[in-house]
Amino acid sequence: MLGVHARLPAPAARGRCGVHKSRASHLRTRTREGRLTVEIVLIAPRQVPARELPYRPWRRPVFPPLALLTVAALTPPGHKVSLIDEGVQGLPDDLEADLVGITAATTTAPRAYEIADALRRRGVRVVLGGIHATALPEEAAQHADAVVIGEAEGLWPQVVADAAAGELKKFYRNTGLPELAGLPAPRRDLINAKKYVLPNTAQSTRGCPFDCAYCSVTAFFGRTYRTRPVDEVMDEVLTMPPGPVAFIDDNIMGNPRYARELFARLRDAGRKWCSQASVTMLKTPDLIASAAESGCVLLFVGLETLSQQNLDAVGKHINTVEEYKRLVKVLHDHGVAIVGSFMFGLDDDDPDVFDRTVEFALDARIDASLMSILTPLPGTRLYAELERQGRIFDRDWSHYDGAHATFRPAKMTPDQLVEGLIRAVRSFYSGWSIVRRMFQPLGLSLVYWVTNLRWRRYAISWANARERLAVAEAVAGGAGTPPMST
Ligand code: B12
Ligand code: SF4
Repeated sequence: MLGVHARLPAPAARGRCGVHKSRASHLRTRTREGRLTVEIVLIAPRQVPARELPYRPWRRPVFPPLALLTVAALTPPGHKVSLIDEGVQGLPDDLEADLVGITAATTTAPRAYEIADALRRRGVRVVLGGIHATALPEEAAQHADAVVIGEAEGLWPQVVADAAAGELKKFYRNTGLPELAGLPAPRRDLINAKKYVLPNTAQSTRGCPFDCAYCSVTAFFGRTYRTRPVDEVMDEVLTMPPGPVAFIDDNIMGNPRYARELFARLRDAGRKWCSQASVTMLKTPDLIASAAESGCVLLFVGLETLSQQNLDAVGKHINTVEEYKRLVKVLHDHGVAIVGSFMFGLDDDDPDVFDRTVEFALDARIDASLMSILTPLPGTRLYAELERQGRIFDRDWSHYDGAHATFRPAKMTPDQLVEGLIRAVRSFYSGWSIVRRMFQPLGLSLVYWVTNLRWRRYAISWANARERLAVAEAVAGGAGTPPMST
């Protein structure tokens, strides 16, 4: 697919500020009440390597961009808002807007900047927000007219008002953490639900009470855990179209009392749901039972590594490796599938870590797995530490996708890390592995087979494509790592 540079009309040869003013006054119109109406387009950029790789298990992305549906909902009435998710549609050549808001995680930041630069050359004002812009606001500011640092609640209406008045400030920063009561419902009407595997997404909590060194969540939200009023969450759930609900919380059981209340209400709603939770749930078995009774069919759990030394080094003290198998069993006994996430490249990982981890995951009968390479995300303690040690060698943010080695691991080469990941993914999703893992209470369930067969297709094509890309990057010298040996 062509980049936005090529597809958007040629940049205007006028000074930027002048262009902003003339364009804004051209497009803004007055409502009958005399307010200025701003035409806003919100953009979720695609992940750059996804241009080349069949990264997704399904043709459709799994989730819609809830961040932008939320920003759209926060837009004061009277303005026109539309949304473009590059994961499902291309950017129009002649995108017209008074104000464009772009979200970016670290791995999508380069694409966000590419789009922002092209639009700004045409005189469109661009606001960048999200986790990466919050971690590196000065970097984002080089590509934007304004940067929203932190959550949009309490800031976005001001951004829109300033844009309408032609007085955008460079930075908008939330001084505290916004109250989660009374949030408007995300603007789900702006997306075509059919384009997503799980269009019904919601958040019941924000943040995480823990503080793992590699994680952006605490860096972004602080070490806080906020809950939304259960009534409001349920209002949202009950108005969603039929189908399962994905709570994209970081830890849906982070506050057991709140979780109990939420699960009791979900039970009455009769919806199937999935979410993320931590190993600490083992301490509250009644909560696991109540989650299952309320419709929970799948939980994503950060198991991360089988080395307690690694866990200690990254401050993930909540995980005890010895409990992993028991956790899988308890979840299975309650009919809940587990997606275990593992990271490779921690300091105690040697070249055998890949085979050991896959063997463990097969033995424990984990239903599905997300395996990735440890990534020093900017703003995290891990980034600061590896930077201090001079071990980060790749700062192309598009490589910060968990599939690239961006730093020198302690006990293997970056090359071995990428190779090992590809091998581990292939091995976990091999036909033999799927059959071996099915000997457990959920082995004949729809969730098990749909997850595995779909994910297998994704994983194998991902692994093949990732391998090709690694070779291409090595030839071009782009990734900074030597060629793969396979
Ligand atoms: C759901 C989710 C996903 C979904 C993506 C869904 C989607 N289409 O957006 C899936 C499963 C696909 C996914 C994949 C990955 N994810 Co993810 N994911 C999350 C999760 C759990 C929730 C994000 C979310 O939607 N929150 C709800 C919205 C409402 O909150 P929000 O995004 O923070 O948005 C608010 C503000 O940031 C701000 N804002 C955001 N954008 C904008 C834009 C504008 C213009 C404005 C004004 C404001 C604004 O306003 C919003 C409302 O307050 C977060 C964890 C987290 N708590 O953020 C991780 C997280 C974003 N993911 C992360 C990672 C690392 C990944 C992967 C690389 C994992 C992997 N190894 O493959 C991939 C990369 C995918 C990609 N292309 O970006 C990291 C990102 C860190 C970073 N620095 O980039 C996070 C923070 C998790 C972590 N533990 O560190 N992820
Ligand atoms: S438990 Fe999960 S969400 Fe919480 S800080 Fe650790 S990695 Fe991040």
